Amino acid sequence: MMLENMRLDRFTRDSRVVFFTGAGISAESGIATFRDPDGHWSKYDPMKLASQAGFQEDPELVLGWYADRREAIRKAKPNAAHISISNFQKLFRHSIVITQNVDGLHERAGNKSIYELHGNIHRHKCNGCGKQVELSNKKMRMLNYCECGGKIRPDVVWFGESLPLQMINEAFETVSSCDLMFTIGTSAQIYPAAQLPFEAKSKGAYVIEINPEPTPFSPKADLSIHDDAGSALPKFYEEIHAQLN
Ligand code: BV8
Ligand code: ZN
Repeated sequence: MMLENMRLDRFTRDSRVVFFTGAGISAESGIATFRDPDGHWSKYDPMKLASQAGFQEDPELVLGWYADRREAIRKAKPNAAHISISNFQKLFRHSIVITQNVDGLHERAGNKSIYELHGNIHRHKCNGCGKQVELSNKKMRMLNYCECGGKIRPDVVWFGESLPLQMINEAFETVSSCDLMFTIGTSAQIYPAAQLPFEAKSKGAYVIEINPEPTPFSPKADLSIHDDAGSALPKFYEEIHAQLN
């Protein structure tokens, strides 16, 4: 029973709930994470593939990596963890999803009120003027230019680039006043996103971490569930659903 000796007063239909997610929630959809032993960064240097300097140095390498990831994501499906969040969002009247993921699986699972802090791999924008640009699948692998002369790139946040300011400010405001946060499938190492669970905890939220591995946030969590999200979340939903009915 996960609910044993838990703060059940935090689990009401009117609780303000935040689901904060990282690459681990998409692992069971077959999408590689970044820092797991078989993750992206075990094969590639993040600064060569997820930074402005890397893109300027070898745009085709970066565009090819994102095209490969996009194709893998298109073949993948949301898993039981993404679907559980949709079920939870029917139970809790006030909930949002704040994700570091760019794969779009939360939206495909029917999750609502989604903040994509690091952008979305399916969108493209001009590196110069920032204008959103539609590209055919075929064209996504090669370097394209905007009318302004800027290079077209994936609409994701690279290292050293700022997150969408309004979105990150709203994310901090929301976690500062939530009752309950689930932090799911993140290694809690990438800032400023990784600060969110610490902020929630410091402002009195009850924070549950779901991750098979310990993270820098684990010592702060009110409850750490060392399990895969795809098995832990559905079980958790069943217990809370029973509790609220
Ligand atoms: C910025 C591109 C400043 C998108 C990525 C302090 C404050 C602010 C910035 C910094 C700071 N200190 C350092 C920085 C710089 C840097 C940073 O944080 N560096 C780190 C190395 C210390 N931050 C930045 O550069 C950020 N920008 O702050 O700029 C600024 C401000 C104003 C003006 C100009 C500049 C930008 C950060 C975003 C970088 N973009 N990728 C993409 O291609 O996807 S990084 C990459 O890491 C992804 O975005 C990813 O979302 C993110 C976090 O990774 P996770 O999601 O946690 O994934 P990871 O693989 O690490 O972990 C997976 C976890 O899942 C594991 O724990 C595993 O155990 C678990 N798991 C596995 N299977 C399962 C599971 N869990 C559950 N179920 C399973 N089945
Ligand atoms: Zn432009």
